[in-house]
Amino acid sequence: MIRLFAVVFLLLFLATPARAHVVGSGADLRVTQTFGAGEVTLVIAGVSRVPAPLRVSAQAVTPSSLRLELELRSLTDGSRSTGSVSVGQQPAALQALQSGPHELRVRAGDEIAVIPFRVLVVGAALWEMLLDGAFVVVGLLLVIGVLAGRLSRPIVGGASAAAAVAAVVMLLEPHLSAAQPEGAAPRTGLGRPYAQGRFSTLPARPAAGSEFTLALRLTDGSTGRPVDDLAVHHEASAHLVVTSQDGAVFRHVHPLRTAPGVLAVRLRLPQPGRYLAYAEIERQESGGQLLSGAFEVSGAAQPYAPAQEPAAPRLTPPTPAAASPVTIEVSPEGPVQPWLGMPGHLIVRSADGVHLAHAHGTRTEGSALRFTLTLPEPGRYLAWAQYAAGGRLVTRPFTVEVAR
Ligand SMILES: [Cu+2]
Repeated sequence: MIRLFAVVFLLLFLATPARAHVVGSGADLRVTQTFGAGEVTLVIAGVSRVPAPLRVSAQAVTPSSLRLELELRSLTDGSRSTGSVSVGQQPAALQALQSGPHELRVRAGDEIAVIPFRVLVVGAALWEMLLDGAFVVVGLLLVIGVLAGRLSRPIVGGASAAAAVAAVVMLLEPHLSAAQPEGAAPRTGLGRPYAQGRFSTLPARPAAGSEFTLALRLTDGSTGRPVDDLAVHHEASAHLVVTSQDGAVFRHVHPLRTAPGVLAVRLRLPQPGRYLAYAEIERQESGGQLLSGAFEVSGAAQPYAPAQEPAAPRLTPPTPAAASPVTIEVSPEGPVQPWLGMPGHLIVRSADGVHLAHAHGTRTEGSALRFTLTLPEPGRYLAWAQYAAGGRLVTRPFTVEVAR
């Protein structure tokens, strides 16, 4: 038995994998982008090997005829592949020739988003191959035994030894690490500094009712260099909430990465005055971060229909207290579809704009959406529940009074 352990450990630590086979087909990457013409979730299907076709499809909550021109570029060797895709139609088949860093350029009309991502090819760890091998040996020896009409001692011994190897590997499995995928970014394990964010508009003073660009420039809090390592979280590399100071106007959008460290989105806001912007981002190997800023819209108010009818939420307790959890239930008028990977979203802003919270909902048995959150200070909060239902994105505003 001791000799067997020695053999297993030698195999585990000394031998190198002879073949890199596949233990999964890789995970899809879902990135939501808000173009002027509408919001689209790009789904980049995982590949299990390279070269291979890289399928990219486009999905949207609301019906859309948006057509996207795609260009895939490997940052390793510069190889390119192009295609196009329409929302809800057949995926485009681009060619992934390499693992490692890539950029997907997505053009909709005159807007271009450049999505950085990595093609990962997952090889098997040595111990996984050892486990597979041991099972194959057990199976083969048993088949040979059955065919030979009897189980001779060498066959039983060999099968037992292979079974023992499999058992040992399975026992050790929780302590063994999976193989590092080919093409993965090196990890430092150190985390990264906060990004500094600066909001700006183009033109500098947008007019109510006219389209303008809201940009967010991200720089590394340590080096001052552009931050270009945003992790996709909740199906977007940044979640941007824009509200008028009075809360009457609300937007939740997913800006395009137009250049390293630059996120931009086109907006058209109906009412002049001061607007507050909040961006949720997450750098790779780091935690989430909320960046905020403000800008002014000039001109005369445009007629507009407030997005949706207000919600009549059910609060538990009915009068929430500061710094203690409150459960909020909102009842959609029909079945909800996932949006950004969740059945529902709740965004809550303090009346003064100092505090912003974003909670995700779960579905209750009575098909309501339930959110749990804790608001830090007493006072009035503006809330917007969001979900996708019946082929549209529904936003339902309401207010929450928090007692002392
Ligand atoms: Cu979002």
